[in-house]
This record gives sequence, C-alpha cells and structure tokens, in this order.
Amino acid sequence: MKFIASSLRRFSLALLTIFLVVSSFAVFAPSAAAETYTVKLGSDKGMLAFEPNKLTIKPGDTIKWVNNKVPPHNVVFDAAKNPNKSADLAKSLSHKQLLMSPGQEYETTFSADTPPGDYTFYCEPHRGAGMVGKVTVQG
Ligand SMILES: [Cu+2]
Repeated sequence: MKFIASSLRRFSLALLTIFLVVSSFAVFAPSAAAETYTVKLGSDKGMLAFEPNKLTIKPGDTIKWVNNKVPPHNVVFDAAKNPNKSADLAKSLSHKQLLMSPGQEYETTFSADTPPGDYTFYCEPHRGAGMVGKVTVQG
C-alpha cells in the first residue's frame, strides 16, 4: 500500500511537470514567431518613396530596409510622431547613415516592450518630396 501511494505521488508529480512544460511552450510560442518585413528605399519605378509606405507589425518583429532606386536614402523615425513622443525611442529605431548603393541594407527590430501605436518615419534627403512612411505596432 505504501509502495502504491509513493508511486502514485511520483506519477502525479511527473504529470504536473509535463503540464508545466507544455503550458510554458504555449505562453512563449507567439514571441518565437517574430517576423521580418522588407521595405524598399525608393520604389521599383524610381519614385522617392518607401515601398510599402505603411505596414502593421507586432512587438518583436523586424523591418529590413533595403536600398533600391534613386539613392541616397536613410530611415529616421520622427521624435514627435510615436506613441510616447519619445526622442530616445525614435533614435533607437532610426538609421541616419545614408545608403549610397542599391542593395545596401539595415534592420530595425521593435523590441518586445515596444509601445503599441503609430510610428512615422522619413528619409532625410527626400522628406520634402514625400518620402515618408508609417509603422503601426499592434498591442
Ligand atoms: Cu530617400
């Protein structure tokens, strides 16, 4: 009887362990599915534009900026146009370095704790020509 009780206890402990392991996967699985989106700097038709110029992402996702037509371009996030109106946040997402040659690229990863909302970015040399875009980070 004592043997049965102790093996039952061991069995339920094993079940509990399995349950905890499986449920922790369920919790962490979504963050493992972070995506990478590509935005071209300069459209294929040679317009001064981001392509696409609007996209919706989730915290943890990455945007890969690929230099395309009519360079130079860069990617600067507007300090006044993000959910926290934070200059530091905008700076951490920006790439001020000008890309001169087609095919050059850099990446911006929106960390898991990125505040949800709209983020406006622009290309410094072509902001006046309308080279502006918007990222919406979902909550
Ligand atoms: Cu540009």
